[in-house]
Amino acid sequence: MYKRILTIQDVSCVGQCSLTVALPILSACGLETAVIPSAVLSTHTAGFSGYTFRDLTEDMPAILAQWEKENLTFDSIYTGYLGSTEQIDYVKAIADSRLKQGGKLIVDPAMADNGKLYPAFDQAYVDAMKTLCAKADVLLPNITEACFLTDFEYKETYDEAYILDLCKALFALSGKEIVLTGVGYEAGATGVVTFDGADMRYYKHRKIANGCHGTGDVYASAFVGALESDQSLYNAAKTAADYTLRCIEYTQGDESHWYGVKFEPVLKELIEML
Ligand code: PXL
Repeated sequence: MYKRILTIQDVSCVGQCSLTVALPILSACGLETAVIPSAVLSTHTAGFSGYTFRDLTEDMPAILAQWEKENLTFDSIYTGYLGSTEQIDYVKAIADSRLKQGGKLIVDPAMADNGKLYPAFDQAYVDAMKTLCAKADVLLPNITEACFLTDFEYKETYDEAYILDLCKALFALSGKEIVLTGVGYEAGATGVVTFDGADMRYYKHRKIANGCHGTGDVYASAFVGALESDQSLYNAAKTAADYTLRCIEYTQGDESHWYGVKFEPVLKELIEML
């Protein structure tokens, strides 16, 4: 089946994140990809300074109105970094109106990492993001985002009981499927956890580097590509982890490439995994 996916996230003109990652990865996975840019920034905000930021919130209701007239709908909708707190209500309206019956709303609440919110966001944004996550069919947070969404205490080290409690709290918010990223119980290892309300499964893999920029978006895009290629929740979470690891391996050792991962030369390996 030829699917049309909508992804809503920012254009960071330079920096290998958000739409400049999602579009090529989803296309490589064989999916028609429509976009709504949530904002346009000259670079991403993690490590660059003095970036421009144009919020595109105001365009959203008019985009929705035209799509309703043209009867354009989507097999799935995948949201990432959004442009404002107010925008979240428009994103929910777009999902309500334009998602085909049986289609999935996949929410990456891209707003925080390493225990901290990204510079653009505050508690009001977190509270609004909770309401979008409540509508998600698949929720894809890292541990920091999971803690902000559930009011859990953020911990650098934890055990399986803490992760299970966190998954249950995320499930209470969304009531659907959870993929929790960046879960490592021991030094040198990290992995992803999937939870469907009953079973918690863990895919552990090697940890190569501490906090590479852009890996969250590479992971989420590859996950959506694999899920929409009819892989199970766990298999899609595993495929995306294997691919992200290959991207980090390929980038390693190039100090000048600190701002993102070189995901393009290994795209053919992702295609082979599907
Ligand atoms: O990768 C997440 C992300 C997306 N978009 C922008 C960002 C970040 C992370 O910092 O700054 C603009």
